[in-house]
Amino acid sequence: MTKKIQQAFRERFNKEPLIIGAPGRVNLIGEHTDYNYGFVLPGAVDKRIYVAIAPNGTNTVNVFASQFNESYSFSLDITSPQKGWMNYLLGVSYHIQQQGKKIGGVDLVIDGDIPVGAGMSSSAALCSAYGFALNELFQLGLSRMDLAFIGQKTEHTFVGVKCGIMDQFASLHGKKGHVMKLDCRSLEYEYIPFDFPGYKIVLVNSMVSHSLAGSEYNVRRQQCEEGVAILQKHYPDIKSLRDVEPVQLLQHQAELPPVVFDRCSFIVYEKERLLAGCEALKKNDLATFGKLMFATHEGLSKKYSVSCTELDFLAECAQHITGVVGARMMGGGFGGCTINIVQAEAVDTFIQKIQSAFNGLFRITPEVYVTQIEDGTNILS
Ligand code: GAF
Repeated sequence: MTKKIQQAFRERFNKEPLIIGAPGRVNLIGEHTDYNYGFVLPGAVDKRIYVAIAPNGTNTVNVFASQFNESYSFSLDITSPQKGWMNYLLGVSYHIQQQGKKIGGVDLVIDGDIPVGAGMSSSAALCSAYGFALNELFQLGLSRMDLAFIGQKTEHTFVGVKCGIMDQFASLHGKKGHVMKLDCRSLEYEYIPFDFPGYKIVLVNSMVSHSLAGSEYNVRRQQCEEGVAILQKHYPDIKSLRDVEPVQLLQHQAELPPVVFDRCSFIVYEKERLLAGCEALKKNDLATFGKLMFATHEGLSKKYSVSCTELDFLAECAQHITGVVGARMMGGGFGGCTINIVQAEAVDTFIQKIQSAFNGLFRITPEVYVTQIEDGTNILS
């Protein structure tokens, strides 16, 4: 891919680019916990957004997106959202400048192999790649965490998704062979080896394209905040659902609208699952980890209501296939992939069985990605 994008850039702009690759992510456990200031456990993957970039001495950004065969130009003076995926670039340019950093116009080719709408954070990867590239080209001195926040602000203000910090963090901080236990409040993080040669992380695409903008994602965040506001009357120290113990929630169940109670209870127990999951990983206990994943799916589906028929089918089906230790829907939901931990020798049969069962019911063959955990955003050439 590096050679391909380099060539495309040379042909289009007739000069040498800097090339940056930013990965998508998986999340092993800890879903919808980031904006509740809890913990997450993501890792960067071997699918990336690539940008080839060079300054052009103007105030204009000229973009060519190879995947969509689309080109577009915009001025760095634009301060509000425009249209489509261009908003990711507009938002990053805007928020970098808002921090008092001086950037100039650039020529840019974008390509990538992260499936769009599959819940692997292609949008966070795009923001990470572009922000990282500007930081390098104009020597802005921004840290990886600064860039993650710029990506998150872009989602909030230019795209309209009130997301947490997990995706941008993971794309920028990934480390080969490791997942990251991130405390989304203190921003402290710990790399935990994911070193199981006998197992693979396999993603199965429900082929339902998820879109967090305009979806129920922001509603979930509001419902969590509503729960916190009610509980704070009794426990003023509670700042977010991360601070709530199961017993506190149960004691005040009657005061919460039932749907708010369900949302809060998922988050409160998801924190417990994540902490137990990290301990299990450290003890190389994948069997326990897998059971926690199944429980997370159940909660996401029944209590948090972010699953869909196709994802429920995939998680349920995986549970009955030999060699699968854990499976669940991954990411924001409403479509996208399931994440499955599967014994290496059982992967081929797993793929064949799950594709055929899914096709039998939904008349479409789900794409499958056998992933590796890789390093985060970096200069490739
Ligand atoms: C999406 C969001 F962008 C993340 O911040 C996170 O909330 C995730 O859904 C759910 O865990 O990927």
